[in-house]
Amino acid sequence: MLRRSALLAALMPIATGVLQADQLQGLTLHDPWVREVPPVSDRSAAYVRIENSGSADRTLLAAESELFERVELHESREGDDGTMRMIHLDEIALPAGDTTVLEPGGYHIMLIDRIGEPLSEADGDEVPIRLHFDNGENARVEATVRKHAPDNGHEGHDMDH
Ligand SMILES: [Cu+2]
Repeated sequence: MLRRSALLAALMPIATGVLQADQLQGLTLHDPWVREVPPVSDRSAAYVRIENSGSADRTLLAAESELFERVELHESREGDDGTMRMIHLDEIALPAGDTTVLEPGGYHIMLIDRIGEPLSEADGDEVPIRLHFDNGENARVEATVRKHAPDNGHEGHDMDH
């Protein structure tokens, strides 16, 4: 079963193309956003809450954006010495019945080497991000550029990315 689904995952991206976020099976993406950074910085991070209302565990495998050369899945963790470090993850688990939160200080989508103009909340900029899941589904979201985390009850501290 595992081998079969791995094979399907390898074959399906070409066949299925890219879905709108609301067409995903069992997954709902809430409040995707990208942090506005000073224009001198060519990297930023994207955050989203991923609700898995299905009965199967799912996995986020990768992300990409045409506005950044490289996109990675990261987790910020506090080391033994109290400093925050970013860990490069191969995937992020999305357990059935749970909402997995990508937020400052935790899981995030790292956006590296910006292509084009600096991103600005004042200009109403959005960042297209494509998410790849283990069942072969690819979804495109438009993440809103924000200076501060949206107030959604999971508010992180502003400086702890
Ligand atoms: Cu990071």
